[in-house]
Amino acid sequence: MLEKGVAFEEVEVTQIEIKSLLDKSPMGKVPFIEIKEGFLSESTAVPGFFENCTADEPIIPKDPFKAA
Ligand SMILES: N[C@@H](CCC(=O)N[C@@H](CS)C(=O)NCC(=O)O)C(=O)O
Repeated sequence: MLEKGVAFEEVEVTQIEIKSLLDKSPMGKVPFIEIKEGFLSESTAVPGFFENCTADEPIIPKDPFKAA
């Protein structure tokens, strides 16, 4: 998100009540993000989401091997 210049607020997981955490991240894993569409976890999915949102300014190479 820093790389993409996306504004965000970081919340320490210790500040979130456990039920609320599990509503946001059902496996209880961190990190996760809240976006207008809902919550996203998995650190592989999050960069892909932002990459697709700002496709005109890619940071992931189009070439599958280079992207990997
Ligand atoms: N596959 C997840 C793994 C995330 C993960 O395992 N996070 C650890 C902290 S670094 C965690 O939430 N551990 C708590 C738990 O497993 O209950 C990702 O890449 O986002």
